[in-house]
Amino acid sequence: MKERIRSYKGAIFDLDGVIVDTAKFHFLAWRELASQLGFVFTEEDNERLKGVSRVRSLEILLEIGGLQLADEEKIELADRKNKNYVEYISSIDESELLPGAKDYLLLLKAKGVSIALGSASKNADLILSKLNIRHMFDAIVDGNKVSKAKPDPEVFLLACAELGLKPDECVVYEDALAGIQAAVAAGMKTVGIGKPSHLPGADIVIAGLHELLL
Ligand code: B16
Ligand code: MG
Repeated sequence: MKERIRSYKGAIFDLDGVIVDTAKFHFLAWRELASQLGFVFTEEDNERLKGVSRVRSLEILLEIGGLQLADEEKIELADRKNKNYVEYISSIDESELLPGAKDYLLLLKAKGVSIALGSASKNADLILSKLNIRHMFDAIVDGNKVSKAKPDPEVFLLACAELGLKPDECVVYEDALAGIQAAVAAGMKTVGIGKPSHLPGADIVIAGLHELLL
């Protein structure tokens, strides 16, 4: 099974939770915003924001705080959180890569597999540059390029098209259920990263990319 997974012509990677754990920096920035707004935001709350767009994340946060705000205020708060978050990720480096991520990308490259990113983040380019792996991607499709959030298949279909491949030639690596659903809707093979009970519908579920090195 693992050998077959590594032999697909295209590999499309989600970013947060697959290549790097940016969720912890999102958490710090959202928690600070919640504190400024006068309520507590917990790590458990943060789980609900994984794989979710920035705007939708803010809406969930405001729901948790029991706040209803006008659209202009929401834009200001999302910007404020993002500036803080960007400050956190500006100081990351290769040491933040999740176990096996770089070696797995290198293994696929050596096999001639085309590699794409399919992430909801609008900061994906900056993060890939900081991790020193940007050059390994043949296509980068992020939150700046798509209008529909996962579970809509748009992000993965675009990534596949940018690689010049067909959906059934691609495998998606994803840690969020909505992302697995998006990949299934796109007609692609799926590798779930995390716990099998959290990722029904994935073709296989592994704890991390390091498991595919063997
Ligand atoms: P940004 P992924 C997602 O990344 C994160 O999991 C999610 O928590 C975040 O809200 C979203 O990116 C948008 O990020 O604020 O940087 O645009 O898992 O799709 O790689
Ligand atoms: Mg993710």
